[in-house]
Amino acid sequence: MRVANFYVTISSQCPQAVGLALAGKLSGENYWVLTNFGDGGTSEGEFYEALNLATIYNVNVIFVCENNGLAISVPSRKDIPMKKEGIGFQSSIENLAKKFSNIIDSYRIDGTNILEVYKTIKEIKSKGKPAFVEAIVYRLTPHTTDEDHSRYLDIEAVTLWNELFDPVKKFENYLKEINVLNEEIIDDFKNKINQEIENAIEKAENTPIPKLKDIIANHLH
Ligand SMILES: Cc1ncc(C[n+]2csc(CCOP(=O)(O)OP(=O)(O)O)c2C)c(N)n1
Ligand SMILES: [Mg+2]
Repeated sequence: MRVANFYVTISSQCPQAVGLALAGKLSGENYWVLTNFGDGGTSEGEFYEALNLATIYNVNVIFVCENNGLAISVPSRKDIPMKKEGIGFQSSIENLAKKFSNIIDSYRIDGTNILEVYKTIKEIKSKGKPAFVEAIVYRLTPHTTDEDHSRYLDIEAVTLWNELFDPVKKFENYLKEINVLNEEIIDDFKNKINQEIENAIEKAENTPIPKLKDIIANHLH
């Protein structure tokens, strides 16, 4: 697996994902490219351009929209309990999969169910055509760490979402139910991961600060 850069300019990665997939097609490698963004990203021009190009070139690209019903404080779903009415709405069509299904194969799935996500991606790959996936999720935290979402969102709902719709917790519970995981194995994992993080921090702290000319020289390569 190769992971590309993360961008703050929302959806600007979408045309690039199509470009990468086209490169894979032309080189004969035919790898799959998956790009993800929020519901807010589907209002951006670059997202539309990417859908258009992906289907014209028919390349191996999957657009995954994590639809948590909010672009910061602007809702895209009617099930999001907003404090104030009339704050606006992101789209005239709430069902995004339906909205884009005339352009591209589109799926609306439960994004909090890891197995459903896995099966959907597998199905798309087996069809060999570009696709759009609307994964319905819930925003478990504010948009950013310095934002106070209690100004516009019913905070009781956020507490409930965290209890019911955290995909990691849901998957952990499922794995416990089918006896794949237990507390002992989980503690063991956590200890190993913590140790790995501690080692990485120690290594970083003991690494000498590079000279300015080395930083610039390496950046150019
Ligand atoms: C091209 C561009 N336009 C506007 C913004 C400002 N902006 C930052 S986040 C955001 C909303 C993104 O929506 P979503 O990913 O659904 O956000 P979340 O679910 O985290 O609230 C906007 C409009 C931006 N980063 N890039
Ligand atoms: Mg969102």
